[in-house]
Amino acid sequence: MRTMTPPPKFPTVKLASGYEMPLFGLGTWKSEPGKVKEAVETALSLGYRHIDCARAYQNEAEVGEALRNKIADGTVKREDVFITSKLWNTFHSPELVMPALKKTLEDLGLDYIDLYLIHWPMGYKEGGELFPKDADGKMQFSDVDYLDTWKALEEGVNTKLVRSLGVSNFNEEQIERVMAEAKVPVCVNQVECHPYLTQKKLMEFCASKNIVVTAYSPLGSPDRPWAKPGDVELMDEPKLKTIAEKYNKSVAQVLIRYQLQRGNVVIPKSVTPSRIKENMEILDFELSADDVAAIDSFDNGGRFCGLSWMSHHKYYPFNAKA
Ligand code: NAP
Ligand code: SBI
Repeated sequence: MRTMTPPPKFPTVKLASGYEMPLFGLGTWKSEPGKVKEAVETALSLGYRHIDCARAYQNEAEVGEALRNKIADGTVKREDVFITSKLWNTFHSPELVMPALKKTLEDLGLDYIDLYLIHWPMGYKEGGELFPKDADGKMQFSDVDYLDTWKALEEGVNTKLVRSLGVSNFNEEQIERVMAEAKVPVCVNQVECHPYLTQKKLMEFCASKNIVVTAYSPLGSPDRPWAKPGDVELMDEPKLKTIAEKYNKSVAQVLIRYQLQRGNVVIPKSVTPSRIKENMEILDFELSADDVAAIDSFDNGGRFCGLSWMSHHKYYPFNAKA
């Protein structure tokens, strides 16, 4: 009789809500319609059990199709998969929050989401495009307070449409402000995190508040839309290549393993089946403490997703020292 290798069991972390979250998942930003379905199906077949989604990625319906297919063919059960989505910046007004959540649930074909995040503290002009611009091409903002957005989101938990709530791209001060009034715990802060931006201080702050950090753009987001020829690319870092050779692993695998060893959730994106497989092969080696310290020392505050063109927004998170 043919025996099948069971998929690897990724470690999980217990959130302040009491639910378990897998430390490893698949990112889906920039995963084009036409490719994302196959990517999610491949990932689930290989053993991924956590998918990171968002309304802004404009591909949730296709992610939902993949989820439905893999549940229907018996690969996974709904309760074995952890699905994150995010409330986009044009839906911060309290009356828009539940309709936005319900649209994401409908697109994903789910009756609950495991984790729902406020994508950014900054609101954008509501009622139209996801990236509203004026006639001169200037972004149009709203000044809705993210605290009011949070209070409206708590209804999602009370009605069991969401299991856990969190934030993304929030600084310490913004998290403190939410926590001071929140009735539902802030479980996660999803932020950019890699060797050029290790987030040591924010990680310590989050740990002190029982908030789990999810590291986004862990490979340096080489497919970010604003990348220019000649930009520094994280995966080309020679010192990372030397470390990777030592372990007989790829630079991507070292970058993913680095986050796991720091206790962060990590969500590399790929639509390439061979890379989707490569990125999960990170449980069979351990970086030495010296190598982790060496990687920590590459921090230069560099952001690939700084959105500096929004830095005049009232709630832009990256001006503060924290
Ligand atoms: P990333 O995961 O750092 O990098 C993705 C890029 O790396 C893609 O071009 C991918 O190519 C390539 N890649 C993947 N595996 C590779 C490998 N083994 N070897 C070489 N190249 C590889 O970038 P990201 O998409 O910015 O971040 C990951 C996820 O975090 C996002 O997809 C999204 O879910 C989340 N995120 C959230 C926020 C937020 O504001 N909350 C912001 C950014 C990202 P292919 O796909 O062509 O294989
Ligand atoms: C988008 F859908 C469009 C632009 C964009 O830029 C910043 C980074 C971001 C985001 O807000 N969340 C992501 O995963 N990527 C994004 C998403």
